[in-house]
Amino acid sequence: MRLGLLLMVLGCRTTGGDYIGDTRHFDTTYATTDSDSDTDTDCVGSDEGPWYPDADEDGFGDASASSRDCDPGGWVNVAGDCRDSDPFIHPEAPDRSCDGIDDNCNDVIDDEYRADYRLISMQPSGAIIDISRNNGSTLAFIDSNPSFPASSTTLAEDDVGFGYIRFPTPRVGTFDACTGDTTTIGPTGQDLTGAMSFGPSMELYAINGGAGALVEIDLATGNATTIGNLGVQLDNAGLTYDCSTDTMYAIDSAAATLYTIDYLTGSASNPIVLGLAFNAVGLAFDHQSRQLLVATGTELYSVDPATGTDTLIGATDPDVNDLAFFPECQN
Ligand SMILES: [Ca+2]
Ligand SMILES: [Ca+2]
Ligand SMILES: [Ca+2]
Ligand SMILES: [Ca+2]
Repeated sequence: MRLGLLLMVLGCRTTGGDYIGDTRHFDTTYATTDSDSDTDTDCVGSDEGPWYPDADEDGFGDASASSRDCDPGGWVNVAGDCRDSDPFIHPEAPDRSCDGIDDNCNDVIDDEYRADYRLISMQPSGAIIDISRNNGSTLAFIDSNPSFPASSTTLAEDDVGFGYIRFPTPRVGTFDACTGDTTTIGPTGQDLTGAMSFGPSMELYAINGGAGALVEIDLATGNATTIGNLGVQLDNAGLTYDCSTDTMYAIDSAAATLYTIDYLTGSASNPIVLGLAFNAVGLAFDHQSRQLLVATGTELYSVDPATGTDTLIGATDPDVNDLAFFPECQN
């Protein structure tokens, strides 16, 4: 009883390890001297710490919590858990989902999402080119159907490429960026201006610059339905979507202006004038590097969507007026 009262007064535990730096020892489990001379005062053999709490029991401890010299039971000696309340978030978890969460605790959001995807562009000839994300150079050509010269392409979640072909009749189709195989879906019924992107739930969006409207394209028929007015002129535009932040972006190449697009209403907002000169425009969000990639026709840039600051990646050859991502081809 007297010992218990003493421990209550001192606020120490009768079981478990000692706090680092705490030279008092009330637990006979552990030695009271530093038997292996590593200065941590008390633990022996394999009990040597530091030890971290692992509340979600995923095997990784919370380094921001107080560590202990000795394992009080259930603690771990590997730190690095950036969310010790979620067992699916730790340094060895996959971060392949596009959810805006850093699942593998490396301070990069969704860094494994589409990490092995390649940047492509469809040429006026219908050919597909692979573009280096490092320097803008062309890595490979894939011949495609010359009657499928898409002015805008985008990728669905199931890795099917969609393209918009403006002439002679505005229409949409699908393509395989590895084989070049194409399939026509049908006419859009509207003269769109070549900007197209999927949104959060497999809705295919495009811009009708003449009407100043955002439209949705029916994946089965190709028919375009107006969602709403942009409120700005977007005659020659690029369109892309960042699923990690649920943000759609458009660039009006004529005014060199970046907009945020509300895909529910169509309205364009938050205009940021870019210091770029456009001959054409391609726009794609790179989820691996978390950069907004912008092609001006002759050059590839990354653009900070918060500030509009651009960084030249490199010259493109041939000219590029469309950007999209596609899975690596399996040979
Ligand atoms: Ca943990
Ligand atoms: Ca965790
Ligand atoms: Ca990550
Ligand atoms: Ca993630």
